[in-house]
Amino acid sequence: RVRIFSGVQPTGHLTLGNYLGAMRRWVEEDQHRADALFCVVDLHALTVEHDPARVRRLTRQAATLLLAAGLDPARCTLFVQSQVHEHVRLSYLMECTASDGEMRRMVQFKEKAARAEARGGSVRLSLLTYPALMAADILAYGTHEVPVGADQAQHLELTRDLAVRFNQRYGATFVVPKATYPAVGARVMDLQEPTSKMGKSHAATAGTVYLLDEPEAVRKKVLRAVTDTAGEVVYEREERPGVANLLDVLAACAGGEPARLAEGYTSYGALKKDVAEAVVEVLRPVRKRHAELAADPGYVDGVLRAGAERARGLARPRVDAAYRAVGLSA
Ligand code: AQP
Repeated sequence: RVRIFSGVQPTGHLTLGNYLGAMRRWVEEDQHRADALFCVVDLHALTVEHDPARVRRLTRQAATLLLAAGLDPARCTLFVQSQVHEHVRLSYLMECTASDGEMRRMVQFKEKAARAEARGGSVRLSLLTYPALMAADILAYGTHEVPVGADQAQHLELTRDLAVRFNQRYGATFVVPKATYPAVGARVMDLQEPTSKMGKSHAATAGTVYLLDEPEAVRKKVLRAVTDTAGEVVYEREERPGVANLLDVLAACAGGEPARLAEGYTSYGALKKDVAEAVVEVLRPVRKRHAELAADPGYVDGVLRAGAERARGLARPRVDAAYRAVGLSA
């Protein structure tokens, strides 16, 4: 059976980008067609400055939101990364497989390191080695497919390289996984800064739609989205990133094809209104279900406990085999 693995970091409140780029497919497709594992990757959240209580809270919130979005524990495995020690065990072997240079080439490292330095902070070593842990997350499970947003393409390529290199050096141990991307919504951009991706850990929040935003907040953010001065609704990603982003979001939320949708509008105002309503409708059931689940923490705990137990059982034999392959005893 096809094995799928993917995750979200509890570095902030989950966004419309996380939903359209990743979560929605996990819910609507992946959990139905494969043996799918989904993980709140809390260890990754420690690669940047973090507040312990906030990480704890966001980890639970992310798990609750994944269930609210429709992950069904009877169909898939949902767990928290730090509860399965195999990830860290294997991450070390990945660090011993990767080179310093290939880690430093990662765009996410460069961007986040620059952000940390701009804030006057230092860059954590774990931010550099992040892709080794991510490769371990994926490879520990014999994963075939990794459904992610387009921003993860470079990390996925590195994961593949590490799997191939490890297998060549030490014998066939890992499945070489491939990334899958959604047809629309693979790269949702910030509404205020449409040349940057919408991200949950950005300090400025006016351009980010959070899954738990009230409908009024969603409308306000969409109606204030940056467009341009041309005034014409056409789909041109390079020339008009703001308008193109709105059309992408509309297509992802309400269906249709962005360039064709553009033909139906003569003003930015009308487009924004439709985008706002489409987003509000997509988020409505998620918010409602989140409120119900948040009132039942015992249920979420139980799901995560069972998920971690299953994940451990799946990861252990492959990680043990990798340890033996490199000359360690396991
Ligand atoms: N803007 C996006 N458009 C499409 N997909 C996206 N994803 C994230 N942002 C977008 C996808 O969501 C999944 C979880 O990713 P993550 O937790 O690593 O994403 P993040 O929100 O980008 O978290 P960061 O890195 O903590 O935030 P930033 O980048 O703001 O610093 C992934 O499949 C991802 O592709």
